[in-house]
Amino acid sequence: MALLLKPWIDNGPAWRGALEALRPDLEIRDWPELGDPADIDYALVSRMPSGALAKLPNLKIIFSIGAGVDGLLQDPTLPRQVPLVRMVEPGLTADMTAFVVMSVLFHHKEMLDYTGYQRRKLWQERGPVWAGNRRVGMMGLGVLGSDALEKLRPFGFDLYGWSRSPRQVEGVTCYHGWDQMDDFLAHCDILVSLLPLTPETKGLLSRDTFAKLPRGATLITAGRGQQQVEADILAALESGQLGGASLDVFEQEPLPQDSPLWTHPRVVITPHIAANVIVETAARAITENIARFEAGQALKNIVDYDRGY
Ligand code: NDP
Ligand code: OXD
Repeated sequence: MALLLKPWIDNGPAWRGALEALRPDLEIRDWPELGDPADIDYALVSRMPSGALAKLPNLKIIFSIGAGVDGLLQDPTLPRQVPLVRMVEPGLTADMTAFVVMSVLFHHKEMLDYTGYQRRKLWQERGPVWAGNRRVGMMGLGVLGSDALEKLRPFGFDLYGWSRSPRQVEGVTCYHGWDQMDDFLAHCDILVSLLPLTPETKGLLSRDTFAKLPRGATLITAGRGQQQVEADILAALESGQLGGASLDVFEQEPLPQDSPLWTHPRVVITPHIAANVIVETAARAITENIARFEAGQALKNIVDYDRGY
């Protein structure tokens, strides 16, 4: 039994160690040294060269090394008869929640202003804002969005959420679908985007969307960069329609050196690190799913190829 490994970052040995500790019978083959393609049962991969997975005749499951599968889905030859499992694992979820909670608190406590004051050696207080008067909206109520909302709840924020289909999240006023998007946006002093990239969500964070937010709202993006129109973010910041932004994902990554976002005083930039897969916990999730498959049980976290996430 062999698993083809192609990690996102240079941590192949860590993956190998974690997987072998849990499943010593699983032979790990490192991309591109895969040996006989017919040996490969499972693939644990980030984006692959187009056609590579289609050449594995006995492939049983494709495990995405990321939560987002947009990169893998770009391959027109992806063998869609093979189940694609996206990354859902507690280490990644906790890491994203830490990023979202940190970013929401940063903007809630007006730290963009205070760091600006510090640079000017200005001892200046801003008035208090009670969390109960701060409306935080989450685009995407999936694994990551709903966990982040759960952890934001104890701070007392007024919480809103938006998804494709109806969802219920405790303590959160939930909206769904395009018909309810404007109502949702009208309630977001801080808007967090944790949507998957699909044809529907591409370019969604644009001028028209920002215009529906309360004036001076904050934007936090950690889904995918192709969901945002950076020229529109800059224009909205200039006009004051957006008051600030924390951006972890970008239309082009790495963010080009000449992007005005780098030096904009109302923007916090991180290099697509909002959440990282934690190899130890992820290896457990993957081997548990393999065990389910071997026992003839349904796999967890299968991507719906038609929906695109
Ligand atoms: P899930 O699939 O669990 O959740 C996706 C959510 O988005 C669901 O609530 C879904 O609605 C909603 N959604 C999808 N399409 C639409 C739409 N057209 N309109 C409204 N809502 C929509 O994904 P995760 O929470 O696990 O991950 C979300 C994304 O986060 C990933 O796809 C990835 O791109 C990104 N990510 C970024 C990282 C980073 O470091 N920056 C790290 C990890 C993930 P419904 O509930 O109705 O299905
Ligand atoms: C992911 C990511 O999708 O890190 O997991 O962006």
